[in-house]
Amino acid sequence: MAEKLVYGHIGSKEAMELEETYGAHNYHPLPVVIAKGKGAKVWDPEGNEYFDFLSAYSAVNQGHCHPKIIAALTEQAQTLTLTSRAFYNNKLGEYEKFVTEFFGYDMVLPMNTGAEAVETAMKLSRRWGYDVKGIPANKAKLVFAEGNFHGRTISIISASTDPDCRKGFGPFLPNIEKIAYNDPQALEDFLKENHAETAAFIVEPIQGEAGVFVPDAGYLKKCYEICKKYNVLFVADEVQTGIARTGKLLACDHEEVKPDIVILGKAISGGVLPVSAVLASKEIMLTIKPGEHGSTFGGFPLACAVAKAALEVVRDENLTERAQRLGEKFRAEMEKIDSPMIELVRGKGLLNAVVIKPTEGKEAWDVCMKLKENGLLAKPTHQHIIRFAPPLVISEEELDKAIKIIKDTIENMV
Ligand code: IF1
Repeated sequence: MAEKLVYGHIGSKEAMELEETYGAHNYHPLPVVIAKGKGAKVWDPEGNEYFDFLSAYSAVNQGHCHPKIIAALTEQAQTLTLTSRAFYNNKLGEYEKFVTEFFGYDMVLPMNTGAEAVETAMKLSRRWGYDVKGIPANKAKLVFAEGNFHGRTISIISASTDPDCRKGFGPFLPNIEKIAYNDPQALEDFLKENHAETAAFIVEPIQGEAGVFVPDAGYLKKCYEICKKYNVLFVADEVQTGIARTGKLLACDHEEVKPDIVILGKAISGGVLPVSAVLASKEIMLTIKPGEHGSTFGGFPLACAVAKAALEVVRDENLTERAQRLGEKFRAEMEKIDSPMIELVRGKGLLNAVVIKPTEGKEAWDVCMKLKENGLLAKPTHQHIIRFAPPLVISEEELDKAIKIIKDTIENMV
């Protein structure tokens, strides 16, 4: 491992100490410091090179510092960054037309973080429930899947079943219901009893944080049809699974399901700045009236320029097809790894995970530490699951090298 400083003016050791001293301890990062990123690779301050197999939790699908996106950022940043929505500007309408046509919806409500977009979808669903479906005032229910991850706000963790997301943050929002994931009958049973007051079912097409939990084929379609049967909105949280990550533009496309509301974030901006969006029909979107929702930076000119460029990269570089093809190759190669530590390989497109069986005192964290030494960055989720999600721009040659690193590392762990 190189020691001389190559990127920036702070070395790895000092960078970690500074975070430890001055930053909240709300994360437990792998002990590696990233100073530079380009495409599928990142480098630490000492110039050591790594394959990035987390992609900032699928926010950097287009690769680090994609030149087209950075060019759009720098040009707009020197022209106009923020106007607020008190006035019109010359970038928002053009972006709104582009993004609604890109995903096939009538309208978009632009926000910043994924959690804000989820909150927006929750408010929009309730408002539709009251104004269109006719649910009695303040009675609307929202139903979520157990094992979900939709963000960190109080409303959203009210829907969580993960103690680490909830403990010490109560009390929680009422009328937030939870049913088993990957079980259409659970949705049917809940709505049979509660449909009159239920506004929406909000679900991840694949549960990312839960360890890339891919539901059975047909699950989304069945749930969509059950929602239609009971006049309940089907809302897809595609913050992590969207933007070509799973081998389709949206993960719901695998089942030809068109959600009533789609929630996007992360890679909609290529990981350059926080951009999120809620897409819906006119009927749903226009239930929110002027002055009833928004945010200072939501849809600001800089975000519009960046997000439009980021989505053009997805289209022009065929990232959806790449994710599908390279993902199939990746899973096939993971299946060949000869090690008692490999319990299960699962995923779709380039959103994959390997479930690690602790062996001879070694577990997923130890595998990730060894992968780091061997030039590849990944991090465990829920202790025994390693998520592997490289930028979709990774070349086939780079993928082959990365697969070899993973294979050699795991086969030599025990
Ligand atoms: C953390 C997890 C991933 C998301 C889905 C909404 C959001 C997220 C499906 C909120 C955000 C991030 C948050 C980040 C780590 C990461 C994560 F491990 F937390 F669960 F990706 F799986 N819907 N996921 O995955 O978007 O407000 O963050 O922009 O909080 O640790 P955000």
